Amino acid sequence: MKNILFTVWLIAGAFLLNASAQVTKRYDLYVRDTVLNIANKKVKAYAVNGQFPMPELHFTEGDTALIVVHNELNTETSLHWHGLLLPNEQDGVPYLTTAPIKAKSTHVYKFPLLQNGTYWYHSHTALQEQHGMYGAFIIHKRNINPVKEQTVLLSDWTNMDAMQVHRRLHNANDWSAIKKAAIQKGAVQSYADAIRVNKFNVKLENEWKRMLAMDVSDVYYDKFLINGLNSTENKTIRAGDTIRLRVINGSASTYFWLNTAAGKIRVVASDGMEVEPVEVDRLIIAVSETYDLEIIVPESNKSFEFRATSEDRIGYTSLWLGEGTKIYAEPLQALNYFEGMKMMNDMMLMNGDMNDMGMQMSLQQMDMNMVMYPEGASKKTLNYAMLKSPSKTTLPAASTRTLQFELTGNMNRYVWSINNKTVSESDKILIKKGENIRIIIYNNSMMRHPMHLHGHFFRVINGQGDYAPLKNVLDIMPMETDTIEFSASESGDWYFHCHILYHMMSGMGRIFTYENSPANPQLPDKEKALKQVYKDDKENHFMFENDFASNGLDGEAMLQNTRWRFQSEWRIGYTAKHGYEVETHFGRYIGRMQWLYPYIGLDNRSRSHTSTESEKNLFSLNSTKDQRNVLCLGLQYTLPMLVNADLRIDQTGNIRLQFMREDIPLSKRLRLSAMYNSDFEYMAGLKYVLNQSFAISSHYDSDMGFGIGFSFLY
Ligand SMILES: [Cu+2]
Repeated sequence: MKNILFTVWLIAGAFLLNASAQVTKRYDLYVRDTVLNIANKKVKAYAVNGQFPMPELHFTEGDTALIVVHNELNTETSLHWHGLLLPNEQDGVPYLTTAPIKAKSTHVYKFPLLQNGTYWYHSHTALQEQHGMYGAFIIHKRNINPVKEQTVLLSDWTNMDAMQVHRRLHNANDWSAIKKAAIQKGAVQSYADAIRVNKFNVKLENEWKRMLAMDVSDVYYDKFLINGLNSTENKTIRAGDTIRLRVINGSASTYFWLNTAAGKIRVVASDGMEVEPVEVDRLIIAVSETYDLEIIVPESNKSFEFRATSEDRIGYTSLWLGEGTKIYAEPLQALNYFEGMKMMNDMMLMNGDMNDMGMQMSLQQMDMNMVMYPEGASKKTLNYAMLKSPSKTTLPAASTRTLQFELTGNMNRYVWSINNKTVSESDKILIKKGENIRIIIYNNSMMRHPMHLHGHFFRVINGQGDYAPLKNVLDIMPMETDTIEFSASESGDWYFHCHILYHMMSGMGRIFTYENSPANPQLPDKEKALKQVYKDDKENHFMFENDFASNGLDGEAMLQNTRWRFQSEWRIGYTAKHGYEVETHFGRYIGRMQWLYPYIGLDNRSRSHTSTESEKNLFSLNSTKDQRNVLCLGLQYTLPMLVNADLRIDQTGNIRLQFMREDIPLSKRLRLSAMYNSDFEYMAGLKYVLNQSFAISSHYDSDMGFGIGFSFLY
């Protein structure tokens, strides 16, 4: 009898325990427009439940997440659960896996939580992430971890509208570098900067190899934030306490260096997955990665800084641990840009490929940027080879399909691709459930890329054998080759892309699609939906510039996308003598480096001829430089020193060869342009940049004479 009662009690107990374990936890998220003043300017942003960044969501492993999103915006939105293993239609990539959340509508996400760790969530719609749509997503272990915890959500903040940031990146606008130069001398890497540090030859070779100023990040940010603040604190920490920092890099495009005044940093998890603890002095966290770090606070009555410094070292954000006298973390000094430029020169071949110098570089073990660090290499820095899983991660025995991805890009036109194709230019990659996928990635571009895989963890092949770490983001530095592999265990479509927001939106990604996947109820017309996904990197970018000068109007307008460019330039005088000329080109960029641009064009001009003799051009043909309305076929090619050579023939058989170089950075704000052609026309101009829209300008033109004025740039 006693035994039976005990059994009943045991069963009842197990039932209760089980019931308490199967919790559905609900969050309601209200997405609204807001205006935030983060860096001395009111900027349009997003708030969720009135909060910036979005609320921290906490769950326990085994729970079911029920998240109801109320979109109160006038535009559509989406939420993606970064790093989570979930059913395909819950992944939150609008039009690819999940229905977009239309304006003024509600969307329900529901999925079981099969894992624990530090994750995050963000909008996957357009550029919304840059303006506040990101938040922490923490899944606790069922058995509570006894150490204190603190979420550290890092982000970058710009006062500029993200659409403008993106547009300007595509127009090789260097205002961002000028802004940085206000903080760090040499950020523009002008000829004057080069001469000052005795690196004129380095700058010359850099332009000879057709590179623009080198930079480790594209965008100027006004502030860097932890949990939405430039500086924040946790006063609950006492001497001897271990605190676990759940660090999430929710930036749109900033990598951060992490270091602390409290001493060593114990790395205990990456991208939500535990690793064998490893102690380092510092580490870099790539865009969209997460790291769990343990720090022991050494003394009482002191407050120790945990600092996250942007990779370009323009700014930082701090978390203060403990209460009392402030103990600062070691600051990271300004980069030696010209050392970096010299390194890039050595790496870059004349054809635009990266020279691997006979070395196989991988896993962040050799930091190519080291040459730029004034502090040198004395610190023990984390790299991927140090990460080891505490348990075996070997894939189930299955056939392996190997893919080769070369990360490619054109810095000048801001085109980012894989194997020289953007997402919209390539087919989905068909994979079979049950097979193993191995990807060998080579970064043949000048920037590092944090490549993120949705809905799966991959093993990073890093010399740890069966204990290779599991991650969902792989940072890959220029010239590195890394190998990752994963078991194809899901169904549906999954995105693999660079997590730098502006690289992703320019096309750096691929879509994996499982063979024989069941229909996705959220996307009844998948073909039509896919066109929406492809729209992102097919966008046209507009540019306009006009010089309002004493001798006339001189300007250019341009509409361009990944491969095509429509451009028109004009010179309009105020008198009949000066007349006008308008040249229009429409063509397509060819090749990975996009140095070649064949075009069809129009040339319309009229100005009164001053001489009675008919003039000849360089080819002894009659010069029609003052009167012509012609259709032409031409070829532009970017020569060393970034000189644009333009050879064309018009319908009358007249040939013109022209050389032009624009935007030579003489000093931080002074730019030189020059042009010469076979009609003996020439031009030289100087521009002094005042701000992102205006410059003082002056030029001498063989037809229009001397002029001075101001120029407007959009
Ligand atoms: Cu990238």
